[in-house]
Amino acid sequence: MKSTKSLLVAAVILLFIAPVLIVTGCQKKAETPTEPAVVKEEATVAPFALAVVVPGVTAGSPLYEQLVEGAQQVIDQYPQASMKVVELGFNQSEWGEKMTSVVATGRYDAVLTSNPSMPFVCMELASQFPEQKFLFVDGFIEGHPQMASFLYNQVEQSYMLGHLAGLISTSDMPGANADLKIGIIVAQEYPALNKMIVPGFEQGAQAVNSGITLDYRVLGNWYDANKAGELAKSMIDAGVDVIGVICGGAATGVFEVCADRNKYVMYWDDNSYAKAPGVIAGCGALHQKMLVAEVVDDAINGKVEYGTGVKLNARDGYIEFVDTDPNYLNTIPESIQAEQKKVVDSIMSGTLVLEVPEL
Ligand code: RBF
Repeated sequence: MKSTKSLLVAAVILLFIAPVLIVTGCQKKAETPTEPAVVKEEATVAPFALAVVVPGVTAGSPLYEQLVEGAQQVIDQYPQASMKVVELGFNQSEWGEKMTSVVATGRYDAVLTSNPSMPFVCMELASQFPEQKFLFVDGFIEGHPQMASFLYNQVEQSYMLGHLAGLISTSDMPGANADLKIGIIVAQEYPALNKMIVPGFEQGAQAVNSGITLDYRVLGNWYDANKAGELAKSMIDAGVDVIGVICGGAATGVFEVCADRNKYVMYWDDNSYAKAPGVIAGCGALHQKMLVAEVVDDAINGKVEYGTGVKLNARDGYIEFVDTDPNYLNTIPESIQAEQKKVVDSIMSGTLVLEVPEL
């Protein structure tokens, strides 16, 4: 008798109420009803509106491209879900204000964004809008009831890239010189960079040869390819033969200079060998698209545990050294591939443990 009634209620909701909710695009969450059978059915059709906030510009920054793609992939699977992408641009002093105007609309069930500074950009805003939920990938915050965060172990990712840089720099590959110098061009400084990325890169290289030194340059923005190219030239003049790039779209300037001067680039965040074949010699990918898809799916289904900060390691499948791409296989001699694989495997298997420091 009870199940017949539940079925009837469910049928009524599916036939009449659900289409109305979808058509009106109502974005407020369903209120807790008194009838248990109704709770279940309403939860499965609750509308869900997501704001995907890109702190910068999407094009040219793989983590941001993956952020948008991963979210869109899941939103497309749920007819009652929608998303809006908001780019905050390169002027970081405007980010807080622009973020406020997104949240103040009251339209979004969750705001999803990506980079280590964003939990702090949103902190004050969260107390002004206590109903607003925030999802951070590539960032870390723990214990805030409106926030959930997911941080990659970038010591592992950077160690893998540093190790390959060390192998190339000490090799007789074309363009490699006898100086024990590698370099990195970073757009700006931030704790994840200073505590995970740069030390991981340096340690990976020094595991090959403890005499290797790192030429470290700060560009000052995430877009100036000409200036990044100028920095690359001066590093190469000083004896650097492999350059890591953490400078978003500005990295194209480094690719061009390294192509002209027969030097090599180490690339973070995704498989980008095709952007400069033979020049980009190593890519350490973060599977941000996969992570974002999982997080958005959980958010739609009410499964996100707010208040938690999750740290993701290579063993969890979110970090990969891309060694199957034909451009990698064609650029790197087999003996170096084999040396590199040993280190990558030891990280993937957990034999070599590289901890995430306190940020
Ligand atoms: N990475 C990019 O690729 N493009 C960007 O525009 C960009 N902007 C950032 C702004 C800030 C304030 C911070 C802290 C990081 C930014 N990142 C950007 C870096 C990104 O979060 C990540 O650390 C690197 O891409 C290396 O994985």
